[in-house]
Amino acid sequence: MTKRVAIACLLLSLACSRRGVDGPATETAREVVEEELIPQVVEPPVLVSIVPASSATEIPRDCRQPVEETCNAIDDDCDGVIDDGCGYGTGFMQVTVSWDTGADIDLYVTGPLGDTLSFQRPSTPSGGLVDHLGRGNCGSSMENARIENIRWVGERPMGGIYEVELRYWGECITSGGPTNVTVSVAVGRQIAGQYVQSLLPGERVRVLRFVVQ
Ligand SMILES: [Ca+2]
Ligand SMILES: [Ca+2]
Repeated sequence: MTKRVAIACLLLSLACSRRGVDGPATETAREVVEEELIPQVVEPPVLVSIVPASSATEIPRDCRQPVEETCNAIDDDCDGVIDDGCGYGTGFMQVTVSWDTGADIDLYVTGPLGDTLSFQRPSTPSGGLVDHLGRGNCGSSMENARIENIRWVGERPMGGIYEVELRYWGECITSGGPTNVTVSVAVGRQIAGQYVQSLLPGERVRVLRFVVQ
């Protein structure tokens, strides 16, 4: 028995117990792998609830007259995608923040397993991905320096509680002071909520919590 066939048999002991190891077992292994690669139609996640901190203020959403999308963490054109065309993406879920000074603001999102996405950990095995980091005036010149964006792609996000935190990392020498941060959440291509939270230098605030299933 070759090593490869032995491994296939280990994985498919039921099939191997009935078949010889010269061909059918490896055939079966190949069939299983190919089946796993077939894309599945996945139901989008659904928002159960969203609760902002008492310090956050809801931004009214008015889609009677959608306007052109700009890169501001608001779904201006009301298609359920936050800042489409700005160079960062959506997916099963999207959390986007923008802010109004040259400060460096950091976004943290903690999922149901307690794993936190941020600049320190830009991806998780469950499909979470930090796909845009802004450093305000602390970084070298970059596009959308006052935006951070996290999205879930590849596989459906796990159901459960998600917590969104903001941290005022630094004033970046020449700018900063009190900073207003806009936070938007989209779940299954629908806007779950949009809020503004004011932050002082050094503050870290849990700005909202949402539940999906
Ligand atoms: Ca949009
Ligand atoms: Ca926008």
